[in-house]
Amino acid sequence: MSARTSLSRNTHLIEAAWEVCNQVGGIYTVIRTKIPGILQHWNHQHYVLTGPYFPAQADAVVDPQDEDGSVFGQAAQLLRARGYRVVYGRWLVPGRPQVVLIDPESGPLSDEDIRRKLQDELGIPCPANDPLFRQVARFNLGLFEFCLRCSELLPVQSPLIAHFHEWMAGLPIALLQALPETLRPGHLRTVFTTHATLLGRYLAMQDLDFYENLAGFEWQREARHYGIEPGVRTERAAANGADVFTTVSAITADECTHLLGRTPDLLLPNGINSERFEALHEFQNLHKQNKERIHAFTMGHFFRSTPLDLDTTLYFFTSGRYEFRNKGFDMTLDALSRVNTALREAGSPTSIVMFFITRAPYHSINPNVLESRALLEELRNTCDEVAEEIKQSLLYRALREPSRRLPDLNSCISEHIRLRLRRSLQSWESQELPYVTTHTMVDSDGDPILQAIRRVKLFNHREDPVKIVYHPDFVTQLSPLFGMEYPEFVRGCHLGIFPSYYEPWGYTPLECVSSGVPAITSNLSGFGDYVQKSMRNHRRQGLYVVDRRSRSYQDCVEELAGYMLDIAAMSRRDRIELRNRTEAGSPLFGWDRLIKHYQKAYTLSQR
Ligand code: 1S3
Repeated sequence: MSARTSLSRNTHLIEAAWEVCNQVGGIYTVIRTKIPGILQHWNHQHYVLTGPYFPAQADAVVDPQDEDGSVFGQAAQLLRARGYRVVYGRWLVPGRPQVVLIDPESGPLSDEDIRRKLQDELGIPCPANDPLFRQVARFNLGLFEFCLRCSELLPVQSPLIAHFHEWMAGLPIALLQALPETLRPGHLRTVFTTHATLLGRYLAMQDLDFYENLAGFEWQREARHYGIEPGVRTERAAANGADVFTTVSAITADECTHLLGRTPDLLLPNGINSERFEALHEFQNLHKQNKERIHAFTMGHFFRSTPLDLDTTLYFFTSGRYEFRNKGFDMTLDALSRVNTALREAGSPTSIVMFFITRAPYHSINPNVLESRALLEELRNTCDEVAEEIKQSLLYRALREPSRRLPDLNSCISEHIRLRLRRSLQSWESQELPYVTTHTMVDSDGDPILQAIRRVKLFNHREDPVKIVYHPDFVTQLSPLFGMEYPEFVRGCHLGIFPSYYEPWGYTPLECVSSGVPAITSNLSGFGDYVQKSMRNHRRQGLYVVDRRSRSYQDCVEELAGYMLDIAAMSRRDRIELRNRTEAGSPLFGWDRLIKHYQKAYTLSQR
């Protein structure tokens, strides 16, 4: 049978993921940002997102609705009657889609019943001591019933597509397959998307030659070795049972072939919704404003012992899940060490402040770092008072001066405020090196970033042009040291550095591009690979791709250091032009262009 060329108008779509209304990582970004793109093709009443119900996250972002006659609302009601706790409403994000959230602690079956069902019907072992898998299983059983109820409520002429993301929402595919033929709803088709294979993520972290060894891994043995057999079996069942199987990049497709036993039918690249500006200077101004806010951090953190010339200081950063090798933090530090030596030997006036933004266990923000920040605020307030006093008395003194000479500004400041300023400056002085970590870490000795910093000896010495700030928490408006949202932080920087070893797609460089910030990625990341294939002159457009596929680690370190030095050597004017060109490339990655791949997957499911 050939694939239909378009979807019939009465098709309904359920899209399910663990990260619907529940931010954990990159999948949340995919689901959330593509909603407006999806709704360009789908009737609002025919589309619903489904995820687990976690009140702490969901209650703030979902507007619950009474059952309003929609198919999904009715199915939610039927689920409640079966003993599930279900929220039906609108997700308050652009597009306001319908959403059905199922409490992963609810449902009619006992834990023991669920364990037996999964083992007997699907051959999936369900360990008693795995609280995450327990919740996943409960949510998935509810999701399965939801799909069945929707299919019963819809007439057979109304096709229904259920699209599941990741193994954490993949069990319904296996459960559907396990149904006797006569009970399987004929008009329900399934699509499964994996955003990284569970096993691949573990193996890549441990095996230095992951890509070379990919074809030889025995999935079952490895899954047991890492204690992730239930998840891996679920993922394999979903991938092999789906009508259409997809992933996000060619690199991960290869991984699927070897680790999941099925080559994806289609690739669904991830997109963004970038905010475009009428005039170029608007986003350049935003860069400047946000850079000023990072300057405030730099003054508080460094200036007590190591003042920098802010005019020649550049901000580089990396961020992401704390997977030291997978995210290329190791290579970034080795390259920074070379950049430091090169700039020092050349006597360059440029300083680079490099931020590592990730999440690692810590006790608290380092009290000394907080104290510096507070002292800076005090100094700033005193300076404001000085300025106010000068302002008040300057006009008066100038008008009273018979000779019309400029009054002595010193005479405009009272003794009292002079003393305060002097005292504040005295307590500001410090001989300590600026801290490399902003927080007190739970395992400072064993922390891989800190170990590498010790190895390359980047300790924020005055004579080192490269300075390090390791912030083991994500940046948000509530972060006491920055007080800005992550996208604002990105905008204020000059370069994003993400030379990943394992990265199915990688949103971080894409977020840079949409803010006009040049970025470095690698051709072992799905995004970097896509860029190499789809953008002829990507380097001119601010996207540098380190060749981690064919070059040795040391060669890649050189290449990465070379890109960083290129940026460091640019004039301000050149950097402004590069930002313009970078931002101009962002429409290439817009959901409005990329959503067609999802539509293609849905069409393919109707074969
Ligand atoms: C995954 O999230 P991660 O950061 O754990 O999915 C993302 C969305 O497809 C993808 O960008 C990323 O590479 C994967 O790793």
